[in-house]
Amino acid sequence: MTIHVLGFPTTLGLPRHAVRHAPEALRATGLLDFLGQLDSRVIDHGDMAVPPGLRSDPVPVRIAKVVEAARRQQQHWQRVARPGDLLFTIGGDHSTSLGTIMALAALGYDFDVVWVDAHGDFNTVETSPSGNPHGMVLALATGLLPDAMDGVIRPDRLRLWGIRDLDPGERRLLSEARVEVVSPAEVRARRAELLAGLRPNVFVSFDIDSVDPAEAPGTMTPVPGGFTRDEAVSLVADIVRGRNLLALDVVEFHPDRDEGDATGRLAHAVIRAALEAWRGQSPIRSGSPCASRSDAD
Ligand code: B3U
Ligand code: MN
Ligand code: MN
Repeated sequence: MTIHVLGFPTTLGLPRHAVRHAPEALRATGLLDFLGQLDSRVIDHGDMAVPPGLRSDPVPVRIAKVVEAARRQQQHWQRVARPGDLLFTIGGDHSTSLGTIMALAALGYDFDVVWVDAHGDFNTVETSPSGNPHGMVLALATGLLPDAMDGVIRPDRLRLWGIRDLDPGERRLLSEARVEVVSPAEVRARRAELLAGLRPNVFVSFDIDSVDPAEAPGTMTPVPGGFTRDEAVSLVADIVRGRNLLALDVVEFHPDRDEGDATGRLAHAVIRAALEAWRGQSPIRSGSPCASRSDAD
């Protein structure tokens, strides 16, 4: 079993220049050293070249550029991935995850997408208040923007957890498509039931803004009322444990807004929790120092 690591420093979904440095900043938290301690082969594919997002482009052009970059990401994964491999992508804004969904669909998997996020990312051109494609990713993936691309996944495969900021039209579209949309309070109350409802194959797309800005200030669009750091870490471990983690994306990290390296360390802890659960190890206790594989054995 191989872990493939790819940086995808896209700002095509939301033009914020600092986010181009997010993969580099997260790598600097010692990610690859940690991955090297897991009992798996690690292949680092470096960062994919993605053009910068331009707010001056008309919205349809911005969307077309997102889809084009996602197709290149898809093709990359189709070239390198073998059954049982884990695709780990460091974003970038959340348009990073469009290419991951396209790749897993093209590879023939039937899988749930657990979209851990403050936002629904289910806007169309008509419902989007901003025109930013990072808020349209799941509408694109399910075929609601047919001029841009065909749908690649059914809405009943989507699990939106941590959601607390929806636009009115987006809320209507989500309810029409009967997508599972769950707030942090509901995740706390119904956690076991929600976990039991997941399919065996999962893609975890972790948007940093799912965590409360008090603990994760380094993100693009902070929304109060999110998960605590410890909740996020243990939730991701519980999602992965006993399931087949096909892919993990960590997105919307804004290194220049971080306070100290709180958000970078949080992202690192979430990634560790996911990968240790994937390897069948007990999840790390949050805040504990970097225990190596041999320490855990
Ligand atoms: N729903 C708003 C804001 C937003 C979506 N995703 C993020 N922010 N990170 C929009 O612009 O679509
Ligand atoms: Mn998002
Ligand atoms: Mn978000």
